[in-house]
Amino acid sequence: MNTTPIIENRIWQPAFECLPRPQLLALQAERLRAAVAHAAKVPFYKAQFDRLGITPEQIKSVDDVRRLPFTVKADLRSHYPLGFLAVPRSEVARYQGTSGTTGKPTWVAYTKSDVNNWSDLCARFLVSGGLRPDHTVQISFGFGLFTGGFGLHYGIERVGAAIIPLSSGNSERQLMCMQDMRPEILICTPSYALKLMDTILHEGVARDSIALEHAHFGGEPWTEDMRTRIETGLGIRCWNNYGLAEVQGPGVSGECAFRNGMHIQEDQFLFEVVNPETLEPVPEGEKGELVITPLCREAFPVLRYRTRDIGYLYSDGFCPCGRTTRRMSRILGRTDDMLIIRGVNVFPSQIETALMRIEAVAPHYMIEVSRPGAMDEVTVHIEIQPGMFSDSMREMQTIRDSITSAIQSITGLHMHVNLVGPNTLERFEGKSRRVKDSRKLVD
Ligand code: DLL
Repeated sequence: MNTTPIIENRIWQPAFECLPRPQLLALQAERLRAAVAHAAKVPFYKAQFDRLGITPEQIKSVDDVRRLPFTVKADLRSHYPLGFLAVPRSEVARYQGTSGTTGKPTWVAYTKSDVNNWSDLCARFLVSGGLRPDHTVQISFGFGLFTGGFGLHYGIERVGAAIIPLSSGNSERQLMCMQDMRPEILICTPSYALKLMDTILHEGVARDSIALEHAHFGGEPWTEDMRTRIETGLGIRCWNNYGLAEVQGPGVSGECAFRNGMHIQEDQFLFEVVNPETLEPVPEGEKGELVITPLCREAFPVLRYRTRDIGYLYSDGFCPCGRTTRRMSRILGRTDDMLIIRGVNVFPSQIETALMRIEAVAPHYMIEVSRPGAMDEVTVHIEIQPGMFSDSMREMQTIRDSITSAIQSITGLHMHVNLVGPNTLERFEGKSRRVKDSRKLVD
C-alpha cells in the first residue's frame, strides 16, 4: 500500500468519510431499510417485494441486501421513460440520462435534495484530488444529459472554485482557454485528455503558457500506464473517479491523496461484488461484477443495480488518509466489452496495458476483431510516436515483434499488429470507442 501522500491530505466531509466502521455499518443498515421502504413506491419493486415476501423490517444488517432482487439495465428500459420514479414529477429538480444503443436515453431523475447531495459527493473526490476554492477549473465534459458535465459543475461550485464550463470539442478552443484563462484543473475523459495532449505537444506549446496542475478523469476505463503517459506528457497529476448515471453519475467513488484505489462513498452506496454468471458473492478481494445499491436517492431509487463493470475491492486494510471507507480498483473492463477470442477472455484494458509499456507506441490504438474463416482474428492498429516512425523495415519489425510479445504475455493470445503513422487513428472527445468487432454482424 502507498503510504506517502502525493498531495496534501484533505477530507471534505470527515463526519461521513471517516466514520468508525461499526457506526458506518449501522448507518448503512438504517439507510438500506429506508431505501427498501422508499423503493416500494415503485411498482416494479412493490410487485417483487410482494412476491418474495420482503418487508423493510426484515432489513437488519447490510448483509440483508442479499434478500433483495437485482436490477438490470433492461428493467429500466422496459419501464421507459420514468417507471422507476418514486416521487411526483412536481418534486423532480433535474433529469439526466445516459445514451443507449437503442437510440433512446435511459432517463434518471433527481429531487432538489438528490442534487444537493450529489454536489457534496463530487466535492468529496475533487477535494481529495487537490481542488481548492482558489482554483479555476476547465470542464471539458459535455454539458447535457451526460452526468459528467453538470455533476462535476455543482461539485466544484460546492467547493467554491471558479468554473469554466467549456464543454467538450474543439481542441484549439480548449487550448486557447488553457493558455488565456490559465485554469489549474482540467476535467474530462482520459481519452479526451490524450487528444488535448496531442494538440499541446504538436503545437509546441510552452509548458509555462498553461497553468494545469491536476486533472480529474472518469467516465471510461483507463489504465495505470495511461496515467503515467498523460502525467509525463502534460506534467500534471491525474486522478480517477467513478460513477454511473443509473445510481447517480460521478461521485460514487474517487481517489484520495494516497492514490490507493478509489474510496467508495459507502455512507451512500452499498457495494457488492458478484460472479456475473452465478450472481453469488466472490471471495473478498477477488474481481467480479460490481453491484451497487444507492442508499439515499429520493427520485430514482434502484436496488442492487448490476453495473456490468468488473473490478475488485481492496482487502489490505484501511488507507492512511483516515477515511474508513473501502476502496475499489480501477474498472478492469465491462462484462459487455469483454472479448472472447478463440475461447480466451480478454479485456481491452489488458491490451492497453501491454501497449503502453512499449516506449515507441503512442497512446492511440484501435482493436479490430473479425472472423474471416472459422477462427477469430484480432488486429491491433497502433500509432507510433512521432519521430519513431522509420523507413527501415528492420526497425519497424523489431517494434512490431516487441508489441506482439507484450500482448501475448499479458493476454496469452497472438494478435496481428499494424503500425500506423502519427495522427492517423480516430481521436475522441467523450468516451472512446476503441474496439471494432465485426463478428457481431455475422452472428
Ligand atoms: O460516465 C458517470 C461519470 C461521469 C463518471 C464523469 C465519472 C466522471 P454513464 O454515462 O452512465 O456515467 O457511464 C457509466 O462509465 O458503468 C463505467 O463502465 C464507465 N466509467 C465511469 N467512470 C469510470 C472510471 C458516467 N473512472 C459507465 N473508470 C460505468 C472506468 C468508468 N470506467
